[in-house]
Amino acid sequence: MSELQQTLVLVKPDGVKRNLIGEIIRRCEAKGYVVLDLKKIQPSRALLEEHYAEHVGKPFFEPLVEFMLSGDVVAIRLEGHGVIDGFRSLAGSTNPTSAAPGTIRGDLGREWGTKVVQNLVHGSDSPESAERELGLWF
Ligand code: DAT
Ligand code: MG
Repeated sequence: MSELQQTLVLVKPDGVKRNLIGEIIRRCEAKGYVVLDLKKIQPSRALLEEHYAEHVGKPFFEPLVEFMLSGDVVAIRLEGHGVIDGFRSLAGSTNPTSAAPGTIRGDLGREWGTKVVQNLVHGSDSPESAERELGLWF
């Protein structure tokens, strides 16, 4: 049995530019999860470097930060039993080319030939990450 949890969902700049905020929130709500809080912001480089600290030193780190700085981001505090794994499952795997149909990344995403994969959404990957990331963004 899964605990009542909260997770951080981000609609990344590609999702905002493609007017997919509503479609992404619709999928979360249709699943039964509850939007407890949300905001549209232009994150600072410092916030993004902290958020993606686990990826410092990887070849896609700088392109990732630049991509996340390229437009507004929508941050969502999402709640539900098992929502941390549940949202990751709704989002699909990291690469949108191979993400399963039925998932956000699989249905709505594709590769665009960029150095960093643009895949519409972020979701926290563990209870520890969720607590840390929600503290950074809210
Ligand atoms: P996820 O967002 O599925 O948790 P991640 O945390 O490993 O994936 O990576 C963060 C983001 O960085 C990911 O959403 C897309 C990009 N990315 C990850 N691995 C990559 C790679 N090998 N090449 C290009 N971009 C990558
Ligand atoms: Mg991740």
